[in-house]
Amino acid sequence: MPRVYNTQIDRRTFLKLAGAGAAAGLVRWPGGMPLAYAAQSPDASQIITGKSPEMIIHNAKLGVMETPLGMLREHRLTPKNILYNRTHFPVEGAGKWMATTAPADPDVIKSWTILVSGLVQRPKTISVADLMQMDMVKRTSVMQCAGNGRAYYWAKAKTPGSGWHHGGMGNLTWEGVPLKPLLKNLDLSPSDQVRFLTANGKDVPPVKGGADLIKSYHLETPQLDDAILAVRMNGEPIPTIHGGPVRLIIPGYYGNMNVKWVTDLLLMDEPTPSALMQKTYRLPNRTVEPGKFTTQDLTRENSTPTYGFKIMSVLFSPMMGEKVSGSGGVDLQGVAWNDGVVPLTEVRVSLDKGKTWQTTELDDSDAPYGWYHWHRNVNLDSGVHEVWVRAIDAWGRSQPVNGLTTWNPGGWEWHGVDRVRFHVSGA
Ligand SMILES: Nc1nc2c(c(=O)[nH]1)N[C@H]1C(S)=C(S)[C@@H](COP(=O)(O)O)O[C@H]1N2
Ligand SMILES: [Mo]
Repeated sequence: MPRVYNTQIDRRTFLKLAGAGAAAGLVRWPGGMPLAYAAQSPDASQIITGKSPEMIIHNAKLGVMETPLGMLREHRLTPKNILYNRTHFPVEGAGKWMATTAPADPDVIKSWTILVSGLVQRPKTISVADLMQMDMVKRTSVMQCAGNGRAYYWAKAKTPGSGWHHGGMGNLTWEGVPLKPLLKNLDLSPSDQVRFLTANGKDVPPVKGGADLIKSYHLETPQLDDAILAVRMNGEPIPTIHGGPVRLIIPGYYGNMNVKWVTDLLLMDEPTPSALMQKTYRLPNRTVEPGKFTTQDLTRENSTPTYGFKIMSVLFSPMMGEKVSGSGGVDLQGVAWNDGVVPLTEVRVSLDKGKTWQTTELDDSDAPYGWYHWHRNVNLDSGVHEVWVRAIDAWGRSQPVNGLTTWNPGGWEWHGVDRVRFHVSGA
């Protein structure tokens, strides 16, 4: 059942509210997401053809952009024109081919192949044309950058990387060929030493010797059993910017693990030495303090890559700074998700900054890896309110009440309790 949210407020109303809000004590949560943004130049549609000009740009050169929450919450499946984007290499010059939401040209699709090799006796090549003839499955799953929510960490200490709020994610349906049975059927005859799968895509660093985006996965990880070589997203051929014609989808895994434009799959005894696997996209294994531990201190031994999603929930309505009517109660609504290994069981809200919590109504998720929608109607007096949101899963995993306790030098895997302030009128 799709939820209907309040319409996003326009810029003029926002500016008025921001001014009035300051007087009413409607302060932003540190790093809090404003409701609307000033016009940007160039806008997102000029950087990636087919993107909404309303997207929030983090890096124009690389085409890194985030979805405003007011647009994200309008859809159960995130449409391609507003899906966040993260690419590591410039979308100008040599990278221009990526910069569109249109699918790849038919001749590109026809000639696209994936080399499957590594510690195997019989390396094989598979083509996208072959994949399209095979039995496909559907996976609804959240795509989320491991840096999503990084801006909230900055209340404690700045980190490198883009200042994502909650819009570095989307909920999508992918269709493709199940990966593990495919590898088995290829009859590669892998060595006994094989422990990892490694994936690489067509994009390459603009400078020789630059770090390529190559990712590795433990072959036994449960999510790999549900992984697919996807050729369709939301019922259409995958938009080029999002990895078309073929993308490795590992549901429940952070975005960087979902390699776009797949050209190579390797069965190996070790994960790739690539810096984007071994130096960045990693979290220290223990709590660290800003300044005392930096990204330079991360090693293979003292840190872990960003694999499966941490459990998380987000309030979609009301949004930070929004003005809502209190008559008939206020509908609190949002989404929650986890790594999909066990079901998410409950979402709780607190109206008194964590002293007491009450449960919400949880819809069935579309799939174990997709968004779970939740809602609860509460009576609130006129004035400024702050709501906290927290999800729990069948293993009892939950979110830290103070998200800053998981601060890490790369600003990864923010999953703190969401705290949203808004204004209720006419209760
Ligand atoms: N080949 C390739 N795959 C990639 C990337 C990339 O730069 N190159 N970026 C990764 C990162 S960090 C993220 S968060 C997701 C972003 O997916 P999207 O842009 O389709 O939303 O793609 C991942 N896959
Ligand atoms: Mo990412």
